Amino acid sequence: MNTVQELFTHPTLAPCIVEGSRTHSYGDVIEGVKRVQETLRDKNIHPQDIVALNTNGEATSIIALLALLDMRCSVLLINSRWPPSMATEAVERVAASHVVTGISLNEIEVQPTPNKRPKPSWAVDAAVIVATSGSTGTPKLALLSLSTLLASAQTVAPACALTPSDRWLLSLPLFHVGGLGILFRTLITGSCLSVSRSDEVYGDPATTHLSLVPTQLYRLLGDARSPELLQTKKAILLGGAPIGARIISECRALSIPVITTYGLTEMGSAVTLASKQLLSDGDTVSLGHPLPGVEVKLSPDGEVLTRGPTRFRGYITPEGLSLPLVEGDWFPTGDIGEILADLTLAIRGRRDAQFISGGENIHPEMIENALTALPGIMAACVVPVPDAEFGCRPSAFVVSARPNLDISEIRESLRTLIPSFALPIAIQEAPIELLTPTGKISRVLAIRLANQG
Ligand code: 4YB
Repeated sequence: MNTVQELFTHPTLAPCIVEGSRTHSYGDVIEGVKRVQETLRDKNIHPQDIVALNTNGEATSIIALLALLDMRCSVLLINSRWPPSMATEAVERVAASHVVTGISLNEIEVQPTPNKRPKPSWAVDAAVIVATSGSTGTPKLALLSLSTLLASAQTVAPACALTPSDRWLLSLPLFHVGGLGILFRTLITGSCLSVSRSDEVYGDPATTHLSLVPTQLYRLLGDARSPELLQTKKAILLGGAPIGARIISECRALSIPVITTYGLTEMGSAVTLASKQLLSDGDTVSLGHPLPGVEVKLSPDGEVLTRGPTRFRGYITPEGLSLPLVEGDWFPTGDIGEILADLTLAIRGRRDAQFISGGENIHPEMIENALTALPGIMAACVVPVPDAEFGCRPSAFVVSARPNLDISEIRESLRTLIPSFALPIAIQEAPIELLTPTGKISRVLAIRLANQG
């Protein structure tokens, strides 16, 4: 399956997108795509153009995305949380000719950009451009062809037992691979996407599938009504950030059907899946086996390398595609992994996160794992701050599940879990600006903030 048209072979009356009280059938979506395409053509958008799309995750932006992909355009997904200067920079970097914004169902606004550069040679096929936060803070723009995203959806959907009668909540943003994965998995199977914003929909009995990052799951488990509602789901994909053993044991005890996953933008979302909680041996959470056709291996120093049909084409720069990968190349993920006894993958942390303090090698993830193992802490990020005596010392930001977190109590508990040289000199609650749209604490922003004061 390579084209949008092939996605529209499902029964036209079957529900395709549910948005609040409105249901758009596959037939409605096909009609919507046609209408939007008329506007796109009227506004001088041609096949294979590069177009930026403001994606709010509502039915209208999904229809606009499908309309553009059906015209074989390359679509830059603009993160709704970017400041205008960042969006403008990304639009310039990809040499987009227009910016499209969904106004209401089937109604879009199209603005030409001042771009004068000739069309870059990479813009030949239906593709999506997804921003991924690099270690530098400036997002990298990864080019993923539609056929790659469909290949990914085709491997993940059966692993999640997705059938036409199922409904997957768009619980991650559409401008993130996790959200795109949800969209294409529902479209290829003829199942239904729920795009309602309200938190109520997590518990909607009609919703059979969810994709969650650990912070979202912690929040839902903290909500007294949620555990029972989560038990009735067919599958809850959990990934995108380190997963603590505690949350897995809690889900097991409550019979919540969690499927842990390791994935990344550059591989069109999931790389490995643990379809059953294979093991949660001590503090190690298994992320399962690679998806069919996807390969994973570790470099001699432990970095996760991966390749397969779901791999991206490269990062877009004003000069063209950087890191143009040829078939068969391994992609170095920057993650440090471990192959467990049952040959499944576990992730130990990011290669670029480690630093040295007083001659000791600090692995922030070791401290972060200790913090998230404590009750009440949903997420943690440990970063280096300069120190006259030690060169650097660890400083921690945490996301707490309850008000009035007792920092001195946390510090005391931490003493029993990690070596003294790794004890953070400061532990503070992460301000909301540090959280990425998927609920991770941004290491880049945390480093910036910790070093300001
Ligand atoms: C991890 C990690 C893990 C990623 N442990 N670090 O459909 C899905 O695949 C899905 C379902 C639920 C939640 C998220 C997803 C995703 O797509 C996640 C994809 C993602 O996070 N991409 S990313 O480019 O934003 O970040 C990738 C990085 O995130 C990796 O390189 C890792 O560092 C980290 N990560 N899964 C520990 N299970």
